[in-house]
Amino acid sequence: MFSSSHVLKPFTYNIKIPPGIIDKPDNHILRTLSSMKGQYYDQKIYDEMLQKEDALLYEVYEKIVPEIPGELIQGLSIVHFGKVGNEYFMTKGHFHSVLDTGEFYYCLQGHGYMMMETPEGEWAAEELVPNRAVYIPGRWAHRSINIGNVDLLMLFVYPANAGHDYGTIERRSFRKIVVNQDGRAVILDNPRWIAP
Ligand code: S6P
Ligand code: ZN
Repeated sequence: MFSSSHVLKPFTYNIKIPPGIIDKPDNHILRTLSSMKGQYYDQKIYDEMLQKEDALLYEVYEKIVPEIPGELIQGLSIVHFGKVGNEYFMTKGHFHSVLDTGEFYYCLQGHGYMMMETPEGEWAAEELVPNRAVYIPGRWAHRSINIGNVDLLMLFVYPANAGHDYGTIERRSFRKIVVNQDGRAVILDNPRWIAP
């Protein structure tokens, strides 16, 4: 679509809330329960839910730019609300393929956590509330988790050459999970985590 000699023109776009959509997205990604195999700790409930319905968990609208150093991909992520058993809806999560590329998120609506983890297994969780920005430094895998009862809407911006490594998280998962206990979101050790 773009060559490295392509000169991009400046552009603007509007975000509509509700429902959480950007003007003229170049890409609309929809991820359902079936793409989260092995990620929810209660595999039995996951399988039972999936048999009934391949529910939509989250969506991403992207503005595409050339995937070259210096450009920035941006868009809107929407994590719907709900739970698999008592574990909240969340994104797959990933490292960037170019590991030392960071990412900026800005929460527009909802309540959640950004769960993060380094290749060495250090972890961090930052709470997401409207008008709060989160910076994810290079090397930190990231997963958005919706702990509220409305859609979690966030803007994101990251280097266009970053790429996505999903395989590492698919194999080892995240060290911590967020579950509902007595009406509260609590962070627990993930029994499915495989230490690096
Ligand atoms: C991309 C950025 C987001 C995620 C989105 C969905 O680097 O972090 O656009 O792609 O939140 O998550 P995931 O883990 O399925 O890509
Ligand atoms: Zn990312």
